[in-house]
Amino acid sequence: MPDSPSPLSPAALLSALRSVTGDRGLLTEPSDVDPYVEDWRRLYHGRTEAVVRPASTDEAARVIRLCAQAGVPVVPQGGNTSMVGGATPDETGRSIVLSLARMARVRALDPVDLTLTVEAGVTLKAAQDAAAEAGCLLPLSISSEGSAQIGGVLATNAGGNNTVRYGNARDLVLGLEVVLADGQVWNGLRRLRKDNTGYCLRQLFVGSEGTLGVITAAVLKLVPRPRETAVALCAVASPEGALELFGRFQAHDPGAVQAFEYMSGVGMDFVLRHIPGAVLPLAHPAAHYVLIELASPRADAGLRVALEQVLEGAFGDGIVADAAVAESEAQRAAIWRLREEHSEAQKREGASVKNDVSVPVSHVAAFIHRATAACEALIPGIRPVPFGHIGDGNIHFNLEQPVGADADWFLAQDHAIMDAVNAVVREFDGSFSAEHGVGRLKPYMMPDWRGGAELDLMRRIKAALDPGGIMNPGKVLP
Ligand code: 2HG
Ligand code: ZN
Repeated sequence: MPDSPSPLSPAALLSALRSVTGDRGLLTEPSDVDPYVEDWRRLYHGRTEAVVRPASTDEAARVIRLCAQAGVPVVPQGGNTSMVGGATPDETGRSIVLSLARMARVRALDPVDLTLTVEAGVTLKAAQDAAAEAGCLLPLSISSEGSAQIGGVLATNAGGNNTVRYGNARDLVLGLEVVLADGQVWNGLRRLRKDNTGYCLRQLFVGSEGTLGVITAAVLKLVPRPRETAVALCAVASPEGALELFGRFQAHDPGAVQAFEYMSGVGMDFVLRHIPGAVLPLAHPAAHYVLIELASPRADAGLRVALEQVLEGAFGDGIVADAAVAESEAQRAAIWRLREEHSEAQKREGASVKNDVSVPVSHVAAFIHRATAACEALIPGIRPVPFGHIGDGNIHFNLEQPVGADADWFLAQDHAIMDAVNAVVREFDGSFSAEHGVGRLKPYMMPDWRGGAELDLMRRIKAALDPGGIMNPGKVLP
């Protein structure tokens, strides 16, 4: 056994880190560090002495080993698009931020095995593009894919628009490379479809939000590239109508539904008012909308005909009031933009409280009605903006401040609002954390939702993998 290294003082840590990563890999000037200590929504702020940016797994491992030796906490950060403060350090300034952005190599792509091996700092968009170049699809699509990085996407088990067909990030991971809390590297970059050799360690790290180790690379599953797609935006009378339409598309051909997204009239109105160039391709605004995408690897799948058939039936039965079917790639992109700009538009409208929740798909409509009533009773004038992945039961039940209200006053009521929404979520056997993670915002809910044996087990796993408690402290577990 090697002797355990002597403790490293925090002052000595910085020069040791610099010797690992070089000047380029260590940021200490406040102006350089600032973007890393605040989240995308500017709701979570923290402090840090340094942002360390390793360029390789070996550097990342040496960085973690040094931090472990110094007892200095590490906050892993990818694209910093977290909605729950998962990648933001706390205010003590004790933690360093570990940015994976320089580990941005596509290591391998195998079109026969249908696997893509990428480093943690590759953006989801770059990973999608690499797959597309090889005639494949990485079937994971989220609104922040241009800046979200694979490491963060996996650490939070992101879901997004294609979960209805392909599952969450978790379902797309065959192998992982992880730097453990003591600086060891676990190379689990296997690309096997079957492998029952003991415990499934990779799934421990997926969704652990950087609290157990740092994901540095992954092997992801690909599927053949779609050769035909069909996209429509529909006006429906109610969330029930949206669910009825989903059922009809599923009954017609469940294998073709690539995405099935819900938007409220309020959210669409924000997009049309705040996002330059956004245009509603329907004759009139509606109270509820659905975006449907069908896709097939076959070039002759007849998706356009299928889309129109189902929509015509729904139109005849009064479920769909109006629909626009994309006639070109540009129209398809324009329709998707209306959905993907929801977060940005909501941010521009004012302060909002987010609830990334899921309920069984069959309960989504009832959930939306009940949660709306609960919030309106709590804060008169509050503006519910439910939208999201209705096809998999994940709704972003976001609340916008009342018109003219003070933003700080509204944000100060975030727990009361979240608790009101989550009381309804619980009645429908749902989850308060569907695809964004628990982060820094929601650990307080864990004892209530995952109490008893489950939380105890999570704590034991954390203690076993990170006995020094240095990995992303204050996140996930209370
Ligand atoms: C989406 O589905 C993202 O667009 C963000 O998950 C949701 O802003 C949100 O609450
Ligand atoms: Zn989402």
